[in-house]
Amino acid sequence: MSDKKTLFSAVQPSGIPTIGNYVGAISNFVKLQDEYNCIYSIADLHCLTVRQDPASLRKATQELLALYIACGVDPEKSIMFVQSHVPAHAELTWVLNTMTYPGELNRMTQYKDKSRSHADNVNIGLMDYPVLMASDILLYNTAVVPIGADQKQHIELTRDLAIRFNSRYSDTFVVPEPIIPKYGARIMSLADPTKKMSKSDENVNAFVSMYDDTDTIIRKFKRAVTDSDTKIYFDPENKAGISNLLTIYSVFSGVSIEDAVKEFDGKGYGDFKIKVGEAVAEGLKPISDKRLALLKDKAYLDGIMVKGAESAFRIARKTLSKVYRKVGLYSPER
Ligand code: AQP
Repeated sequence: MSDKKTLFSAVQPSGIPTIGNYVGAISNFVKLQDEYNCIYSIADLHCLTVRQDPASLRKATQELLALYIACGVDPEKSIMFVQSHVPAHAELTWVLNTMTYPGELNRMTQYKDKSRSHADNVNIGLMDYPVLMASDILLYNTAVVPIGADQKQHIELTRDLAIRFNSRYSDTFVVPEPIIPKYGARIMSLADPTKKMSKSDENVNAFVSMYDDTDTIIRKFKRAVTDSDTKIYFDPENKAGISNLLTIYSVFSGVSIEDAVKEFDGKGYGDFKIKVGEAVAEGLKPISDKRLALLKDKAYLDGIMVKGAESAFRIARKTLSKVYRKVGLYSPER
């Protein structure tokens, strides 16, 4: 690896990624590829914190790799790997668990939200999710983590754990910084614009998935919940639905929010929603074509997965050995 700083990020294969995952995270994975040494994980262990259908999880894992590549992540430039293929993630989690306090985990917004939406399965893994995420990041000497706004609290815990470990033992972990996009850090649900768009939302009209076809995308935008006013302007607090649509339009068309507001001045909500849908469908079409072509070549995708896991394993193992040594775990001479 070069002397560039390391960037790490991940997406869970917990369903089909939404345009929220794309705008908040994956699109930035591509933009930042030349500036950093990039490591992108498919966070399958995280998915186990909520109930998964095993066959769907396996399928979603392969499909997410194809999506990364279809979006423009280049396997020649960036490491892409599946989290469960590198055991050091679970191993470092154990050590960091011994330095994390319950109060730090049970106040996390994601934990509280998911405990409500999965009330029949509030497991220890759900609570421990941020510690596994801290391990993901800290194993790779990560300097920056591109994420959506919902993950900011988890990065703060990662930083606290890195600082805690470094001061208890000695300098070991790089303390990472989040990269949160100025616009699109929190794409909202189309059915309830006060809620984050999520791939596991039970209402399929609440999100646009990266695999939706043009007709479905336009239909979902036509049904998007807005407000009873008629004017189109950017005001996330009082006009959450319209502001969300303006943000999505701006990201997919490349037009600034200011120019988009001018473009739709005097136009009705109906026309505006169709235009947003068209911009998204146009942006997703080439990604979709490429993804489907990649999925026909399973051997190519498996090859990238294996190579990615080997590269990630080497870096992660080094950090884990250092951690084991510092905390006092004995390692025999070989
Ligand atoms: N609505 C969003 N707007 C902007 N960014 C978002 N991200 C997620 N939703 C939005 C960002 O996508 C990255 C990967 O997310 P994840 O799959 O690891 O988990 P998540 O944040 O819990 O995403 P979902 O879609 O809500 O998944 P489920 O429904 O399974 O919980 C992260 O950087 C995240 O910030």
